[in-house]
Amino acid sequence: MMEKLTQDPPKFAVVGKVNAGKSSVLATLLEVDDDQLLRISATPGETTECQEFPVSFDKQEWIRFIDTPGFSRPIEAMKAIQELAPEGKKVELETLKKFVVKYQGSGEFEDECRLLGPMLEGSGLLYVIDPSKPLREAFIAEMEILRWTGQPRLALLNRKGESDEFLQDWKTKLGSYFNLVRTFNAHTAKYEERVRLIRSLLEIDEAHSQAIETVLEYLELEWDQRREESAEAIISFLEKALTHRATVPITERDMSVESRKERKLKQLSEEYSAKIVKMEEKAHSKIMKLYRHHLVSVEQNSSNYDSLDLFAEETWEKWGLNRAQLAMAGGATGAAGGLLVDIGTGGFTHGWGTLLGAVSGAAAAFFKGGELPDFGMSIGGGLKMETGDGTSLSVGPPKNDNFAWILLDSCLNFYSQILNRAHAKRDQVTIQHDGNSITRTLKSSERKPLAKWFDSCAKGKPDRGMEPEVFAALNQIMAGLGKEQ
Ligand SMILES: Nc1nc2c(ncn2[C@@H]2O[C@H](COP(=O)(O)OP(=O)(O)OP(=O)(O)O)[C@@H](O)[C@H]2O)c(=O)[nH]1
Ligand SMILES: [Mg+2]
Repeated sequence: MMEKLTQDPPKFAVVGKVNAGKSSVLATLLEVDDDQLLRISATPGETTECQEFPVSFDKQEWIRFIDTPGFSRPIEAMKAIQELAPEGKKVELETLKKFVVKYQGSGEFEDECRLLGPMLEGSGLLYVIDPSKPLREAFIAEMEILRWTGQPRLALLNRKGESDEFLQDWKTKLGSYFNLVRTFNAHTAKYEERVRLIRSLLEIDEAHSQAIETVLEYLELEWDQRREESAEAIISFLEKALTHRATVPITERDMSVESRKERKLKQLSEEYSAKIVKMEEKAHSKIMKLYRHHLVSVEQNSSNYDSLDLFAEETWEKWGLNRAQLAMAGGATGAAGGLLVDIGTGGFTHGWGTLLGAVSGAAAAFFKGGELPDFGMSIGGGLKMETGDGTSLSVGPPKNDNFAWILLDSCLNFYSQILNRAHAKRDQVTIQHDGNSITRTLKSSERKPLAKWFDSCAKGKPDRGMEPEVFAALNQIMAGLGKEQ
């Protein structure tokens, strides 16, 4: 619990021309990806009222941001304000108040009256501009009006276009109207850029340093906590997935009819993969929730589960570790990529040989396309001659040391894409593996504890004692993914 605020929380209005990206800047800064809460649109004039966003931690408000409608007629408004200044005197806050009183509700300068409201009550301001646009007279009028407020003010360059042509013009001009000029790209800003923006408020508003510094402390605490919870979700997924086996009872009839055998095995393999997919989706949902993303979809069925196609040979070659890395990570690396198929104990002895033949067929159908990896199969359960009806068929994790690394790769890739997604983006997306293997870029010291633990999972006995070490390693890897390159 941080110390209580000894003053009112500081307020900052986000202002600028219509469509400059004001709402987008706030959406990314405050992690709001919901159009119901904060509307973003290509149609200019989307925000028509001021909207307040209190930032609270531990049930206390520390700072407040205000989204405002954009300037729509700045040149005319500037002239109307100047006309209200006392003879021979400069425009000051009082003049702006007169302007608002005069035009409020008149139908004229509605946007300007509304956007000036917060500043008349003492809020600081963040002026959002798109420096890929030429600096026109209308912008000078906006800057002039904002300077007249006399409030702490920061100019934010939110580059929407590609052009650098006008950047220098903007920088020079902004320098004379604002206390500070900073870059903040609403569509690409990540955590560190968001923190930098909040920290720069300290420079324009020293009077509120306690509140701003407290927000920075909370942000960091929260950021670490989210990563730790994500690491836990990933570890728990890996443990379940690496030890999972799907089992179905089989009857004597299943065993004796070839087509039934095949069907049974195919069904079982599909159940197995669907379950792994579900487990991974659960981990992904948790991560999305922690990072406040709602537009990213995670609901998929295993047939269109593109982000981790365990049954495509390509997956085994491009993700996870390569053969040399696997060999170094320890563990006897085989080429096997198939599911481990076991035949449980049964009350009959005949037919299991032909069943193995059927297994190959079904597995072949599973490894769609390309050549079949050389998959290993083992018969578990001892095929003991037992009586009773305890005959079952089960499939378990692929007998390949790379399996764990592929699952980890998939989680880390997802995690890194979530970290990199700005909340101002409003497109609905399904995150897919972007093809970059993260596990292959890890240092061998980072891989070591994971490899050991994976090994224990593969043996069906996850080593609980190793969990703190595994957690620390993963947490560190994940922290690296969030850093700016
Ligand atoms: N490429 C890109 N587009 C952006 C960026 N920021 C905003 N936009 C787009 O610009 C348009 C306007 O964004 P808004 O955030 O609604 O702008 P605004 O200033 O709040 O607009 P009004 O409320 O209408 O005054 C939307 O289509 C955004 O997606 C950016 O950093 N990059
Ligand atoms: Mg807006």
